[in-house]
Formats: sequence, C-alpha cells, structure tokens
Amino acid sequence: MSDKKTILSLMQPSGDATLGNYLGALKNWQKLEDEFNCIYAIADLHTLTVRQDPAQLRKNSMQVLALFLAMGLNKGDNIVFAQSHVSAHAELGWVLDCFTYTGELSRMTQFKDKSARHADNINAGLFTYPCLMAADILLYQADMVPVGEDQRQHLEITRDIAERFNNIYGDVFKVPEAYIGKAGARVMGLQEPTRKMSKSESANANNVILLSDDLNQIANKIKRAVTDSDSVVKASPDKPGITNLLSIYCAVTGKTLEEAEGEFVGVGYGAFKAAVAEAVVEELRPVKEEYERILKDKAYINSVIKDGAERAGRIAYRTLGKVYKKVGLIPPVR
Ligand code: ATP
Ligand code: LTN
Repeated sequence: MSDKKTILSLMQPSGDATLGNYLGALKNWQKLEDEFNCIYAIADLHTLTVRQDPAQLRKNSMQVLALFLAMGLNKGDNIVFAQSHVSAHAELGWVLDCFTYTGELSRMTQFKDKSARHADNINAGLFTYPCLMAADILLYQADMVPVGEDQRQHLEITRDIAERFNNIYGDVFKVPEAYIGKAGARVMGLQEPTRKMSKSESANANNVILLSDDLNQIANKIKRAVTDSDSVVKASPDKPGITNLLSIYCAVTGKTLEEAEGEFVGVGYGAFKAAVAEAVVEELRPVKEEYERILKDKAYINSVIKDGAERAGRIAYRTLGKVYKKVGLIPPVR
C-alpha cells in the first residue's frame, strides 16, 4: 500500500442495505479513494451477535458485497473483504477482551439498546462487540474511521484500548481518529421519521428503502411517506417527515437546504414527494443496474474477496504477530 493514510470501515450484513446506509455511509466512502488507502469489509462476525437465519445471512452478505463492488469501493488499491475470512480479527479480538474492563463494556449504549431489544439473547458476543470492532481497526493501523454518530462511542473505546495497550507494551497500535467527512445525511424512517432508517428493522416495508427494491417500489414508498400537518415544504423540528424528505433530496442532489426549500416554495406535498422520488430513483438507477449485474456474478464477488482477504491478511497477521510477541505468547514451532 502507498504512504497515504489508511481509512477503514466495516458494515454489518444484518439485512439488505438501505438508503440510509447508502447516503450516510457508502456514498461518502466512495469519495475517499484518492486521498486514502481504503479498507472496507462486511462485519459478518459482528452480525452473529443477533440470532441469524444462516441462509439469509449468506444472502445478505453477498448483497452487501455486491453493493460495495457496484459502488466501486474496490477500485485502485482499495481492499474489500469479509471479516470472517481473516482469522486475525477473532484472534486479536480475544486478546483485546483481556484488556477491556466489564465496567467499560456495560456502559456502551449499543449494548444497552440491543439487550433491551433482544432480551432473550443477551449473549457474551453482544457484550464484547466493541473489542472485536477495536481489533478490526487496530489490526490495520488505521488512521481514520468514518463513523456515524451511533458508532462514536465504539471508536472512543477503541482509542482507550489502544492507548492502554501501548502504555504497557510500547507503540504497538496506531490510535485511530473519527473521520468526519462532509456531513452525511441521517436518513429517518419514511413512516416513522423520528427513528433512523435501519436494515435490521424493516418489518414495516414502507418505512425502509432497500437497495434491492425495484425503482417503482422505491418511488411509491417515497410518495407514501408520512408528512406533517401544514403544507409548507420547510425543515423544522416539529415536521420530521418533511425534514427527512428534504434532507434525502439534498443528499442526493448536492443542493443546500436553503436551495431545496427555495425550489419548493408554493409547491404542495404531493408534487414535492414526486420530485424527491424522481431524484432518488435517478440517483439509484445506475447503482442498482450494476448491483443486479454483479449479484448474479458470484464468481466475480468471490474473486474480489479472495484477493481482498489475502491482502488484508498480510497487514493483519503482521500486527497480530507483534501483539502475540509483546504479550508473551511463545512463537509457534513451524
Ligand atoms: P442495524 O440495523 O444492524 O443496526 P443499520 O442499518 O442501522 O444496521 P449499520 O450497519 O449500523 O446500519 O451502519 C452501517 C453504516 O451506515 C454506519 O456508518 C451508519 O452510520 C450508517 N447508517 C446506518 N443507518 C443510517 C441512516 N439511517 N442514516 C445515515 N446513515 C446510516
Ligand atoms: N459496528 C459497526 C460496524 C463495524 C465497524 C467496524 C465500523 C464493525 N467493525 C470497524 C467501523 C470500523 C456498525 O454497526 N455500524
């Protein structure tokens, strides 16, 4: 890899990717290729913290990978792979478990939220999730991690773990920073605009736009989105529905909020929603075409992630070797 800084991010294949994942994460990752060495993976091991249907998990994993490739995240020197294909993640995760306190882990808001939502399966993996995520990042000596607001606390604990380890053993890990790009949109549910659009909570199909929905379905979901009581197209905290549609429109067109509001002065909600639908459909049309094509070509996806795992592994096992040596494990006899 070149001497550019390294940026890394993973996405859980916990469902099919949503418009939220696309606008809030993937579209921003796409712009980083020139400036950074980019490493992207599916966090399939993390997904096991919530009970999965095996066939469905495999399907979701291929879909998320197909989307990565459709968006060109594997271009140039970028690396794309599956977390479970580089065993160093699980191995370093274990070591980091031993350098993380249960008190710290029990303060994680995601752990508290997920335990409340999956009260029948509060497993140890859900608890130590941040240690595996720290391993994902620290193995690659990543400088930057693009994270949404919801993952900030996990990045903070990663930094704490890295600093703790470095204080004992010397400079083993680079301490990563959050990458704050141009504000990615936070996309809310179309039917419940006060909650974020999320792939693992797509029970109400009209609430979530999936990248696998067909273009007509996508347009119809937007046209059926809940709006607010008056009929003025203006963002405001007491109008979460309209605010959400405006922010989607801005993220897709690159317009500012003022420009978008200006464009819809005197326009009714119906026509406004039709314009948002049209903009989203035109944005997604080429991505979806590429996505559908790649999804059918399993051999291509497999060849990219095989190569990705080999290249990722070369970096990861070097770091893991250093860690094993520092903590006092005897080198394996070969
Ligand atoms: P899950 O339902 O499993 O929690 P999710 O759809 O909420 O999944 P994550 O896998 O947690 O998404 O997030 C992957 C990336 O997508 C993160 O960088 C996150 O910040 C971003 N992201 C997820 N949902 C949204 C959203 N609604 N708006 C903007 N960004 C989002
Ligand atoms: N926890 C993240 C996914 C994730 C990740 C990572 C993100 C796992 N490992 C390493 C950045 C870096 C999520 O659910 N969005």
